[in-house]
Amino acid sequence: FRPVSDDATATPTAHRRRLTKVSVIGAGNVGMAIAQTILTRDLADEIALVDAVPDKLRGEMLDLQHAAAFLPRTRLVSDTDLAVTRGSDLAIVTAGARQIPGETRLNLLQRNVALFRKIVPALAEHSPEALLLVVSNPVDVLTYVAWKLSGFPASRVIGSGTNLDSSRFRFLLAEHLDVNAQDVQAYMVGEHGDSSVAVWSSVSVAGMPVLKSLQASHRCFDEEALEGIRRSVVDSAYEVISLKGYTSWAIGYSVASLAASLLRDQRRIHPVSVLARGFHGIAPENDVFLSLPARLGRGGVLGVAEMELTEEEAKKLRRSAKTLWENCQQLGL
Ligand code: 6V0
Repeated sequence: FRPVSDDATATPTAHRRRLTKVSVIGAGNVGMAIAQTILTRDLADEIALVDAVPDKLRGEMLDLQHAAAFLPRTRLVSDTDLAVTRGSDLAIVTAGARQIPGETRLNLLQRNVALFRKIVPALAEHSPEALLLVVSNPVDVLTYVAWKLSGFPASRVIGSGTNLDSSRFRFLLAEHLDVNAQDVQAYMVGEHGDSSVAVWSSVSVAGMPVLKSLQASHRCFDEEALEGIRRSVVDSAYEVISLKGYTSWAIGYSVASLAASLLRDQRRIHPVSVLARGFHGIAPENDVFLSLPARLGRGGVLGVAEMELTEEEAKKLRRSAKTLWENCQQLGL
């Protein structure tokens, strides 16, 4: 190609806009599902992949690069060295140690904290202005760890939290009501995992509260039935893992939707893990991270919705917060 004029300002570089860079740390099942969804949704100009296993990492990068003819133009780079993440707008951490059979959760947590000590300070140094999005489990405690180790303000440290649990919840309700899951407003809050809280009091479809009409219908929707539905949301993760060995597609879409809200300044509300002290009676001195509906934009967490919870829901949330905070305190950070 030849330039159409000698005018220096007409050269392509003179009009270059600021590019968006996303880094994914951990190129395993989850990291790669996230990277490929971000790629197909055209959310980044550059994606940097980092993993500790060089051959697998290069293989994954090449495999995605070979799809270039079918995708929006995105530069893909990879390295085992975190320096490749330099200048990221968003850094997504999915690196994690796998649970050894018989290993306690606490021991696994301590191994993951050791991993985060290697990853997070380096990420913060290379991209001091980045948003940090934690996906590795246990996600709420590790989001707290990332906040502590990065020195970033809490508004720029987010855990993927119950964004996925809420999607599973909406899917189950949508199937039951025979409507599109996108029209079901329903939140799971609290811990991502066993003690998550289903906020039944605010479930709605087309602005109509669902719980009342369900309870008025012929079917029985007593406390036990509702707990059964919440339990199946929690168990659905275990079911996928027992069937295919890991989860990937839904977490890929879930995290890409967070990336879109953050990078495109969408101000959408997502239930994600945020610094929750002082909300719903959580002690102001407990720096616990758990999921609450948060407004996300280019600055990170722009605000947290003060949901109306029933006393029972608030109690469950505080119980969840207490357990998580006990875990955080054991780390001595
Ligand atoms: P995986 O396939 O074992 O991938 C983990 C990757 O991390 C591997 O490729 C490792 O080589 C890599 N890794 C290990 N140490 C380092 C290091 N120091 N630097 C860079 N990379 C490293 O696991 P998978 O992808 O299935 O899961 C990743 C994490 O996501 C786990 O902690 C899961 O529990 C968690 N998930 C969280 C979900 C959520 O909703 N928050 C959902 C699904 C999985």
